[in-house]
Order: sequence, then C-alpha cells, then structure tokens
Amino acid sequence: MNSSTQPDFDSAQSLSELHDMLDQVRMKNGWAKPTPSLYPEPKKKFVPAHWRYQDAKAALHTAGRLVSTEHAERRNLIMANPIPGNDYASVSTLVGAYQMVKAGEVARSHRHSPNAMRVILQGDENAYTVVDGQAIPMLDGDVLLTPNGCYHGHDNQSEKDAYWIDFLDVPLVQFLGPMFFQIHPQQVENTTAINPNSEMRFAFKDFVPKLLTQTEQTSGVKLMELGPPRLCTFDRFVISLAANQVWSCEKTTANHMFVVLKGTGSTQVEGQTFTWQRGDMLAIPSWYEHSHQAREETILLRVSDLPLMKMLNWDRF
Ligand code: GTQ
Ligand code: FE2
Repeated sequence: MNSSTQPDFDSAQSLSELHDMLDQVRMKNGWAKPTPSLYPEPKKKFVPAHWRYQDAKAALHTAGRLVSTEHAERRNLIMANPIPGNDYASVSTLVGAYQMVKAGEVARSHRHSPNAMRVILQGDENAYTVVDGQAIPMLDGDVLLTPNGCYHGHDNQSEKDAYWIDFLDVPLVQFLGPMFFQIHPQQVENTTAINPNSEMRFAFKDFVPKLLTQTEQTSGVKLMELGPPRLCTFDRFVISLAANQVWSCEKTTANHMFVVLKGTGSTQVEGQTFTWQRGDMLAIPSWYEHSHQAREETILLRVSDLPLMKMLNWDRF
C-alpha cells in the first residue's frame, strides 16, 4: 500500500494515536520497543551441546543402506543446536556435520560460497577428498580444507566406509546473503593427481608430534594453530591435554566447536557435564565459560569464528 496522504500527526492526542499514525507511513517508534535492540552483553541464544560419534556412526551406517549419493548431494547428519525453531546451525556462524561415503562410492563434486573443512574419523590412504582435481588422501585425524569456490567431491576407493566431520560457515552465509552453489559440469570431477602433500591437508601424523614437542603453553595448555592457509571466517587449533589436566576457558564472543581427536574426558559448562570420547563433537556458543578435563592423554581440535570477531573488532573476553 502506498498512501499519498500524510497522517495528521499534529492532531495526535496521545502516544498510542501517534503510534497508529506511524503504521500508515510504515515506521516504528524507537522509544517503546517490545524488546530492546541494544543490551549490555551478548544474549545466549544457542546452548552448549554434545554429540556422540558412536550415535552418528550407527545412524550413518543405516543411512548407507537407505540413502544413495546419487540422490542425496551428501550423506550427512547435521548437528543442529537444540534450541526451538533451529534445524541447522550448531552455533550462530557454523554448522558441524558427520558424513559417510561407503567403500567404492563417490560423492560428486560441487562448489559453493561457504568455506568448509573436514576432520577424518575413519579414513584410508585410498579414500580421497578431491579438491580442484587433486585427490587428497583422508587418514584418521587429518584435517582438510575446502575454501569457498574450490570444487570438491569425495571418492572412497578403499575397502571400508569412510566417516568424517564437516564444518562449514553456512549459517553465516545464510545470514549475510551471498550464497552460491554449483554442481561440477562433469558431476564427478576428473582427478589429475593424488597429492598427500596438498596445502589443504594437515596430516595427523605430522601435526601431533609438532604439538607434543612444543614447550610453550598458552592458557595452561599446548595449543597450536593449523595453518596457513587460513580461512577468513573460522580457524582451527589443536590442543594437547595431559591425563587429568584441566583447561579452563573464559567466556568470549567467539563461538567454538570442539572435536575429540584422541582420548577421553569431560567438559563442564554452566553446571552441565559432557563426557566425551574420540570423534565426539561439542558446541560451546559465545559467552559460555567452560572447562575441559582430560581423563587420559587427550588431543582436541577447536574450530572457532575468532578470526571473524577479530576482523570486526568484536573479540572480547
Ligand atoms: O562434503 O561438500 O556436511 O557441501 C554440508 C555441505 C558437506 C560437502 C556437508 C557440503 C558438504
Ligand atoms: Fe560441499
């Protein structure tokens, strides 16, 4: 509706009359809003959550019987944060998913504007993620990048089903708007080379010794960034915890996801305790103080949107 007549604002005898007139010009008052637009500190919209690899693995095994990679773009399970109305984001900017590609199976190549990375839980030297034509082997504990715009597909030429975790900044892209997605013209992209030394791969066998021989401690633990290359929206750090070691983390504006690469232990957050083992995933949204306790020698991977917060000058703790 586009009314050409202006309400007679001068005739308003009360605020509610003024508010009614504002409706006619499609404006809202800023002085009596039902909910404030600014508030003293971050609202905790998302909640801390824990997902078990053993549940995901069993569900994906069954999905392997019922869902084909010809019909589904990806055979994946979304770790949606368990808050009302949410069916996708794990924390506000990131989504975590478990994915499985069966022995001998291919998941066709595509590219998209969201950035992605994988954490391999059950891999093999003959199971690959193909990034821009290069087949990158996926071995247990490896971390693989597929930056936005790179064509990528999955090709499992091994004898066993491959399981891994995906992280993507899809919720951020959905919020900001610049979503693009395209299937590769060949569907299954030709592989030009097998490259175990791709800069897109952080091999578990290489980064673990580096992490463990490190002498420096950051916030009481051995903590090491996996990079470069870096993505603009999220980072990845590996953390080593000795048996019984506790790592206490202040609340920060950054959103965190954790993967247990090795070991067992528990995480305390706001009176809740999550008891985890290898392959499990945790969501620790912004503004939650939390602490991890290893039961045995443990390696955690932390994925967070800290680079984004820093870029925008919103990193606080
Ligand atoms: O493997 O390319 O979990 O594009 C979600 C979107 C995985 C992938 C996901 C994706 C992929
Ligand atoms: Fe993808």
